[in-house]
Amino acid sequence: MSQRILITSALPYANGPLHFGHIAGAYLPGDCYARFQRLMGNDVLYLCGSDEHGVAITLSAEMAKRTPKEHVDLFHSINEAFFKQLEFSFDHYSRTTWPGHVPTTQEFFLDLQKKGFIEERTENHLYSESENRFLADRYVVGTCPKCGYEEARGDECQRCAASYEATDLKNPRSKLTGSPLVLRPSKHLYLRFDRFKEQLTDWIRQKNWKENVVNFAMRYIDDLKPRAITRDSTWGVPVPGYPDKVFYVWFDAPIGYVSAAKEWAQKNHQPDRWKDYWLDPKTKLVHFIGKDNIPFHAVFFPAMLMGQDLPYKLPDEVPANEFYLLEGRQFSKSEGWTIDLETFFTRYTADQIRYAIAANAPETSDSEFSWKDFQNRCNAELLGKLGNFVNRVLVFTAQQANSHIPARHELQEVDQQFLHQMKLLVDSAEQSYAHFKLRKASQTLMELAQLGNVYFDAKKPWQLAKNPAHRHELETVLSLCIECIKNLALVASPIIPASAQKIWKMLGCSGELAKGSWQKIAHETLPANQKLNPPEILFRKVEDAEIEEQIALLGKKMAKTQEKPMSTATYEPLKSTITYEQFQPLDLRVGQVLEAVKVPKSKKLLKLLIDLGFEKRTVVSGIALSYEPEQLIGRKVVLIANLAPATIMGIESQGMILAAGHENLLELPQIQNLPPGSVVA
Ligand code: B3M
Ligand code: ZN
Repeated sequence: MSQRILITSALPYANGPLHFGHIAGAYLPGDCYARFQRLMGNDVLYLCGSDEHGVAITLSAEMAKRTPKEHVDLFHSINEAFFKQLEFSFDHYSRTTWPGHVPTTQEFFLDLQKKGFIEERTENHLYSESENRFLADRYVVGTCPKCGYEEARGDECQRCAASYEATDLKNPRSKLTGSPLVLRPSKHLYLRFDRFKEQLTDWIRQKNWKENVVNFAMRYIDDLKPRAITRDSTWGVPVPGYPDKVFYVWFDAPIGYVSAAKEWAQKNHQPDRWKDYWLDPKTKLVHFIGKDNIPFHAVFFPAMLMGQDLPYKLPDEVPANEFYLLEGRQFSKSEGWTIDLETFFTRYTADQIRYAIAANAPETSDSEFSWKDFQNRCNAELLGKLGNFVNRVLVFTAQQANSHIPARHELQEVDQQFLHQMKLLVDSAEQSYAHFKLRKASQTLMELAQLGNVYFDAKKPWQLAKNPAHRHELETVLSLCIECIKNLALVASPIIPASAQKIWKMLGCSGELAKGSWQKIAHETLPANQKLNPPEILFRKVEDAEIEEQIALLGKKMAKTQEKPMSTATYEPLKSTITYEQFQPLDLRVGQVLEAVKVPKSKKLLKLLIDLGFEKRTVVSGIALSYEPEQLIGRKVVLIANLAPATIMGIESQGMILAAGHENLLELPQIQNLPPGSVVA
C-alpha cells in the first residue's frame, strides 16, 4: 500500500558555497532515500531550500560587503545549481525569504502566544561597548560551556554540537573585533520550552531512533529552559507586535519545511496539497540532518509543532549523520583545504562522487573523502566490478545472440543458486535503503556485481559458445547474467541514477527507471527476445597522475611549511650581526585586525585596520595570497609600530606586520592572550 512520505534535508544557510563535506550528512542520504521510496511506489514529497535569515547570513554579508539580500540571492542560486549538478531530486527547493514564509512563521508564533507559551522577559544580554550594540549568536565567540572549546559560536558549539544561550559562554567576546562583552538588560520574547518537557519525553521514548540521536535529545529535554526566540535586527521574519524585533533564525528555519510545502503546492496549482503531507497523521515525516542539528529537530521544533492549533505531524524519523572530512580534516575553503568543484565536474561525474560518498557515508562515525579512496571506488568498484560486468555480458550477448535477450532453458543447481543469491542481495539492499543504511546498500550493490562476475567466470560462456551442443546452456547463462544486470540497475538507481538509467536503456527497456516500481522490476524477468541497445562505457578510469595532481593542490594556500622540512639550499643566508642597541629602537606591538579588505587591482595586497589599543592604524600588507580577508578579522598580529609611513597603491601604510615566509607562503605569528598594544621584544 502506498504511503505518503514527507522527506526534508536540512536547509543550508545561503551564506557560502556548499561542498562535498555538507553533501555527505544531510543531503545525499536524503536524496537516495527519496529516490528509493519513489521506487517503492510511495507518495514522496522531498523538500529542501535555503535558510536565509539569522546572523550567519548578516555576518558573512557584512564581511563580504554585500547587503544580506544580495548575499542570499547569490548563494541561493549557487547552491541550488550545485544540487542540480549532483542530480538531486528535490520536489522543491525553496528559500526562507519567499513571501509566504512570513505569515507561516507568524502563525506559528501567534498560536504559541495564544496558548500562553510566549513570555516577555527582561534579561541580561551580551553588549559590545565598543560597537555600541547588543551582539547575539554568531557575532559572539567564547568558550563552550559544555566542552570548553575556546572558539565556540554564540548559539551552538561547532565542536560538540551543544546548543545554548550566548550568555552561557565563558569569556564571551565580539567575533568582529575580539573585544570583551558585557551584560546589559534587554527585553525579548521567550518560548517556554520547559512546559513541553513531559510531552516531549513521552513522545521520544516511543522512538526507535539511532542511540546517539535519542541520547543527545534526552540531554536537552532533561534540561529544558525557556529560550529567547527574538533578536534585535532588521534581517529576519518580523515579530507581530514588536516592530524592532525579528525571530531568531532557529525559530523560523524549521518552519521553512512547512512554508516550502506551501510554496510547492502553490506552484503546482493545488494550494491545499501541503496539508496532505503536514496535517495527515498517516504521513511519515523524515528529517535528514547533520548531527549538529539534532537538538533543533528532535526537541525544539517538535515542541513548536506540539504547541500549534493545527494537527501538525511530528517527525517519525530523524536520521542524523556524523561529519565528513577531507583527507582527515574539515573542509575549509579559506585554507584551500577543499575540492575545486568546477574542475571536479569537468573531469568526474555526479555518479562517481555520489557513489564514493555513499560507500563511505558518515553514518555511525565521522568519515572522510580521500582522493585515493575516490580513485579506488571509481576504478576497483564502479569500473572494475559494476561497469566491467555490465560491459562483458552485453558485448558478449551482442556477438552471440544478435543483441537480443536469449531465452532461459533448464536450470542447473549453480543457476538456481545464482538466482537465489541474487534475490537475497536485492532484498538486503531494499532493507538497507529502508533503514537509512546507505553504506550497506552500496556494499550490496558491489556484492551483486561481484556475484555476477563470479558466475560468468565459472560458467565460461566463451567456451560454451564454441560448441553448438551447449547452445541452451549458453543462452541460459546470458539470460541470467542479464537478469543480474537488471537488478544492478535497480539497486544502483538511488545512488547513481544517471548510470543506472544508462544500463536500463542498454537493456532495451524504455522509459525512466526512476519512475518504475522496485517490486515489479525485482520480480519480473525481462522478456526473452527483447532487443538490447549497443553497450556504452559507463565509467572512466581515474589515473594515478590525476589523483597526485589533486593531492598536490590540496591546501596549497595553507601555511604547511612546518610539515615539510626545508632543504639547506633554500635557507636565506644570515644577515650580519647587529648589537642590542641597534635592535632596541624597533617598536614592535601586538595589534588586532578590525577590518580587512582586498586592495583593488592588486593580487597580493590587503588593506588592514589594526587596533593597537591606544590608537588605530591603516596598514597595507602583502599577505593576500596566503590569507582571505575574513580569516584575519579579530586576529592578533605583530606590527612594527614606529616604521615611517609609506604610500602603497595610493594608501598610506602606517606600519608593517610581521610574517614568516617560505616559497610563496606567508604565515602570521600567533599571539593568543595578550591585549593589543603589548610590547613585543
Ligand atoms: N541552516 C544549519 C545548517 O546549515 C541550518 C539548518 C536549518 S534546518 C531547518 O547546518
Ligand atoms: Zn562544545
